[in-house]
This record gives sequence, structure tokens and C-alpha cells, in this order.
Amino acid sequence: MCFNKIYCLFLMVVITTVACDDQSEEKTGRQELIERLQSIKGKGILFGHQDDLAYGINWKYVDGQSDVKRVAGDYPALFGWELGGLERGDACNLDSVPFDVMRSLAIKASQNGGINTFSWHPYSLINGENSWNTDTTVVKYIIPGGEYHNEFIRQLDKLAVFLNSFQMEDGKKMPFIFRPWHEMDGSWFWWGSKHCTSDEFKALFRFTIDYLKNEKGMDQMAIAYSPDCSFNSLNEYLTWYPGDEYVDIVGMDNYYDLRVGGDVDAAIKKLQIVVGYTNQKGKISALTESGIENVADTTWYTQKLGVVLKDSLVAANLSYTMVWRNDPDVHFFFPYPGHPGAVYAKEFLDQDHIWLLNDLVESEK
Ligand code: BMA
Repeated sequence: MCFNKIYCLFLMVVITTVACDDQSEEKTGRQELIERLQSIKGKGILFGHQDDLAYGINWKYVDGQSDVKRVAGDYPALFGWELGGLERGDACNLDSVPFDVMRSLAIKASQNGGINTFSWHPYSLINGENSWNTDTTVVKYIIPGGEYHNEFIRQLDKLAVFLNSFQMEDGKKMPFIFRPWHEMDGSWFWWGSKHCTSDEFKALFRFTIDYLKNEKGMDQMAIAYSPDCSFNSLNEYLTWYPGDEYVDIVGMDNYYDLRVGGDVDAAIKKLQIVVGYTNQKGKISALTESGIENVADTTWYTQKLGVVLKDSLVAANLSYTMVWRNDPDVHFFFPYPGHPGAVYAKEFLDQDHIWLLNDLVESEK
């Protein structure tokens, strides 16, 4: 009840101001990115390619070049990048991509309407070896309370300086997806299932995100959880899950089920588990990595990936998929013009529900 008219008026002004402030509060880059990925659900699945703009078959750092564009006529909608080596202060990542070049290419991709996602294969703080070296235990030493925890924080500091330096033309920080500690259900990385307990793993994941968000102000980052494909139930899938408050995108890496002689139905079943969780929790889902080395199965894009992404539950819910990099000396996962798989990759990408950059941009007009 108001005592007098002036007091009433004063109260109304205060209430209106607070309400207006709430409405005008700017969305964070993370929120904007999540909304974008939510809004394409059921309309299209973004196609992504690791290192797409950096190099491909018979070219390296050529402005505007992309193997996806050479074959399909447009850039991918999602661009993957790798941070391994940054934590040591290296100028180039473990695949020799200079971090400065990566920054300008990722900003360009984002400026043109694309979405960037970062993976991280860090070197071990214990023996200095790469992510695949499992000779020593690492995780328990770098989580809070561990002997190398402070050194781990210095590594995260380097990541934060780099990723916070990605600025858009309007001065805002570039939004992106961060996908740390991936394929933890396998045992090939030092953070894998045989090299730490699930509680240690969760502590690692949570600390990584808490530190980058809370101490380094990284509110432009959406987080992806992406085990490999060794699960058969939701329970198994969630064994290493750090919690809904830490994860925006639930994903799966799956090369295994889509290999020659693999089981496409198994891949579909597992993705159904992932998208089922998405629906239950209002999250985003993705096939975060897939491919076949050197496109050895020429019809892979139409007969394997294409079949998985046509499943009605998957098609109605999945937001993106990504194939791995095109390193001519090591391995490639997307065909080049003239490769016998190129025609099938194009056929796959020409489908209405598989989106390249222009499809995404057009959908947001
Ligand atoms: C792997 C391979 C390696 C590479 C690593 C990080 O799957 O492509 O050659 O160093 O990813 O990008």
C-alpha cells in the first residue's frame, strides 16, 4: 500500500527502471551461440570440417581456399580448430598451424556467419609428452589438490589469453564452442578412462570450465562433452559427465561404427541416446567428430554418415556434425576434386537438411 502519491510515483519509477534494465541486459556470446544452435534443430544439421580454411590437399594457407568449397561449392558452416601446444607457449599447434593464422581465419569464419569449435590435445605436464602418451598418470596431479595444479592453471591462463583475444569487428569477443577432454571413454589419451577415475575426470572438467569462466571471464564459450562411442546406454554415456551446469552440447565422436565393416545401426542407436538426453534437458546435440581416413570408403558420405543423419530422431534433433582434418601427409577425411569419393560427398552435402555456410546464413536472415 502507498502512503502518498509521491512515494507511489517513486516506487513505480524504480520498478520500471529495474524491469527495463533486465530487458536490455546484453546476451553473452555463449547465450547467443546456444540460441543459434537451438534454433536450427529439426531444420538443418551443420556440416563442419577441422582446419578447413588452413590447409588441404595440395594447398596451404591460400586465402579463401577450402576443400569443402572446392568439392561442394560452399564453405562448411562449422570450423574446427586445435589448441594443442598453446599450453606450452608454442607459436604453432601440434599440427603446425600458427596460432596467429588460426585466430585470423576463425574470426573471418565467424564474421561471415560460421561457427568455430576448438579441441585441445595438450601435452602432459608430468613427462612433457603428447596427449597419446599414457606412460604416467597425469590427471590426479593437475586437478585441485594435485602437485601440478598450479602449473595446470598457468596452462589454462595461456588458453584464456589466446581465446579472449578473438575479437569481432564490433569489438565483442568471438563466441565459440570449446570441447575439452574429449574421447575420455577410450584409453588412448592420458585423461582416458584407464588413466584416471571418473571422479578425477569430472574434477578436471569442472575445474577447467570454472576457471576459464569465472576467473577469466570467458562468457563467450559454449561447452561440449564428447565421449567416443564405447557406450550402450545413457548411464554409460554419463559416466564422466561433469553435470548439466557445465555442459551445453552433448556429443559423441564416432569413427569406429562407421568404419569399413562397421555397424551403422549401432551409430544410430548411440546418437539416439545422445539426442534423447538433449530433449530431456534442453541441450544441444552433435556428432562432434567422425570420418574415414583418406576417404578409403568412397561412398562413406552417402552410405554411412548420410544414413545416420537421415534417422528421423537424429535429423529432428542434431545440430551439427564435423569431419576431421585434411592433412595430405598424415591423413585426410574429406575428398578433394577428382577423388572418387568427391561425387558422394557432394551428393551428401547437397541434401536440404545438411547445411553449409550459406544455408546457415540464409536461415538467419
Ligand atoms: C589426430 C590426428 C593427429 C593430430 C591430432 C590433433 O586425430 O589428426 O595427426 O595431431 O588429431 O589435431
